Amino acid sequence: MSPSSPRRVLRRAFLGIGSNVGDRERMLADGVDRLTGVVAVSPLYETDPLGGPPQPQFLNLVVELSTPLTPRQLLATAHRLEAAAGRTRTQRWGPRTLDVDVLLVGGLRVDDPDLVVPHPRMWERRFVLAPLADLAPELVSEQLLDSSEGRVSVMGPLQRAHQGRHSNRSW
Ligand code: GSY
Repeated sequence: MSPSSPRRVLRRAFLGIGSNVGDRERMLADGVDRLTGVVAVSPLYETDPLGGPPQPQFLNLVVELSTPLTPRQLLATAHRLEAAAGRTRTQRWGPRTLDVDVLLVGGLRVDDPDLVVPHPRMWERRFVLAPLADLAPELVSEQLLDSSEGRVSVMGPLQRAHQGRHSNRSW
């Protein structure tokens, strides 16, 4: 690095990804493969939908990144992945081909109308906490996991074209 170039700060970030429309695993795999800086991918979970109208079961996972991107840049990335999966926002909290939530970005905090980090509902959602605990058990106590909402069942590793490091701790 030249003396004048700024130092690139890499942060440990976590994204929560879900799908409950179409070929759900393919949607997740394509989304993960489009990300850069992937350090680890949690196992895949089948999860009961939380909130919204009656809708099909989700597949959910959490991805850990090492990234220079800011929370807002990660939000833009999330929207790009959702658009690439053909997501249309017809119904709030309705079924979706791909949903990407920015959960944590290092120790950064954001409190804007369109972006709150850490994600404001992550600590009560078992579909987030179970896969997050697989990747970062120090962030999720057993008590928090037990008191979180929604049924989840672990399905095993996500099948991807480009395999990264997987964590296999199951809940
Ligand atoms: O914010 C994520 C979208 N979402 C999900 C989800 O991904 N999984 C489950 N199980 N329920 C959900 N409700 C919403 S909204």
